Amino acid sequence: MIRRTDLRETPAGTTAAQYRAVLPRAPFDVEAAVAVVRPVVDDVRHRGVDAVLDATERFDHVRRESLAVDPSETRAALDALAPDVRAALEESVTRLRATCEAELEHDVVTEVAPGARVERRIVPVGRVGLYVPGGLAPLVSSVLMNVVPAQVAGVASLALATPPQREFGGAPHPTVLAACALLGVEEVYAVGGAQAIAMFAYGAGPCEPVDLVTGPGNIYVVAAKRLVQSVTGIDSEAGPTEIAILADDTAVPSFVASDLISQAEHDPLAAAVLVTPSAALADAVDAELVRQVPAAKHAERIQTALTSPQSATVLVRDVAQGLDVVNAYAAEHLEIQTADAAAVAARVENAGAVFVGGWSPVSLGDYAAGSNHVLPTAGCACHSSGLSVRSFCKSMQVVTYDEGALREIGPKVVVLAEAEDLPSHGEAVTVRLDAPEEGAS
Ligand code: HSO
Ligand code: ZN
Repeated sequence: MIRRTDLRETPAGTTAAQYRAVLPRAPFDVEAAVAVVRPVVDDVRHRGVDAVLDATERFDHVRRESLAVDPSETRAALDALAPDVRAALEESVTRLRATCEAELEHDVVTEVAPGARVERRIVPVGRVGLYVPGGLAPLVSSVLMNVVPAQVAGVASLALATPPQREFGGAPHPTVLAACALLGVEEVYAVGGAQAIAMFAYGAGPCEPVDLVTGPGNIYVVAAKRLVQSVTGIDSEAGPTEIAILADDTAVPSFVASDLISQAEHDPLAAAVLVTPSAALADAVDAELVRQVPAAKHAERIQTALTSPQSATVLVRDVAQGLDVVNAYAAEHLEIQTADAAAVAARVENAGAVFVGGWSPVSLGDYAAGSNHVLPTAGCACHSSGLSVRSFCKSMQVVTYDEGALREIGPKVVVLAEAEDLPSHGEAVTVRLDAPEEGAS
C-alpha cells in the first residue's frame, strides 16, 4: 500500500538536501492560493464588516446578521457538552497549562560593567486573533492549543474566529463554542477562511485589529496569513500534517501502522513516513496497514494519503542512518520506536515534536499530552518551533547606564562611529563626555 524507498546503498556522507530530494512532500502551492485570496483580503480591508459577511455567504453559504457569537450561545454550548468530553478537555487544559507555566520565560538583568545594565524584559503581545478551522473535522483541541498558551503568556485581549456551519444554523460547531466558554473566551466570531484572517489583520465591525494571528488552517488561510504580514504577526504557515516514525525490529507493527493511519486521517495530502533498518518490520507494518485501513471510518482519505508520493517506507542500513534521514526530513511529528528510544531521541535535531517510545503516540500529543499540536510542517522544523507560551511573548531590551558607565565606554563608541563615518553618532556621546562631570565642583 505504501511505497518503499531503499536507501541502504546510499553512500555515507549523503547530504540533508540529497535525502530531502528522495522524500518528497505533498504539493502545497501557497503562491497560487495567494492569487485566489488577494481579492477577498483587499475587499475586507476596504469594506470591512460588509465584505466579511459577503465572503461568508459566498464561501460558507451562510448569511449572518453579525460576525460575533453572543457569549450566551457559547455558555449554552458548554452546558450542553457531554460530561465525558468536558472532563477530557479539562484534563487536557490542566496538562497544557502546566507546561506553559513552566516554560514561561522570565526577565533577565545583566550587569555588563559597574553602572551598566541591560535587561531583557518579557512582554505579552497585546491583542491576538486565534483561528480554529472547521474543515474536515471540528478541531476543538486546536482551541485549547491556541488559547491556553496565550492566556498563560498574559495576552490581555484575545479574539477567536471559526467558520459558521450550515448544519448548526449558521453558528460555529457547538463543541468549539463549548471549549471557548470553558476557557473564558468571550470574543468569538463566526468567520472562517481568508476573510477571518483579513478581519483580524485590518479590523472589521466589532473586531479591532490584532497584533498577532495564530492557528492552523487550510491553504487559503495560510495564503491570507502570508498576505497580511505587513500589518500583523503570524505564527507560521502550517501545511498538511506529517508523521515520520523511526522504528527498528523492537517496534510493535500494529502500533506503528495505527500511528501512520492516525495522521493520514487528517487529509489526503497528509504524509506518513516510516524509516526503518528492518525489512521484517516494514513487511509487518504493510500487512497491518492492509488490515487496519479498510476498517477505518475515513478509509478513503487515509488510503489516498498513504498511497500518494508524500508517504513512504524508507529502508536504511541502521538507526544512525535513519537519524540522518529523519533529521533531513524535519517532520512535523517524529516518533522514535527503537531500542533505547530515549538515547536515539536525544540525537534528533529537526522535528516539530518528538514522541519517544511505544507508549507516546502522536494522537496523545494531538489531544492531551500537555504538549502543543500546532507545529512546523514542510521542513520548517529546521528553523522554527511549535506554538508555545513563547509565541505570545516578545522580549525587549532595556538599557540603563549611569554617568560613570557612559564615561568609561564612551570613547570606544566614538571610535566605532568614526570607523563607520557616522560622526554625529559619536557626537551624541561626546556632548555628554564634554559636559562638566555631575557631582564635580
Ligand atoms: N495532528 C494535528 C492536530 C490535531 N489532530 C487536531 C487531531 N486534532 C496537527 O498537529
Ligand atoms: Zn492529528
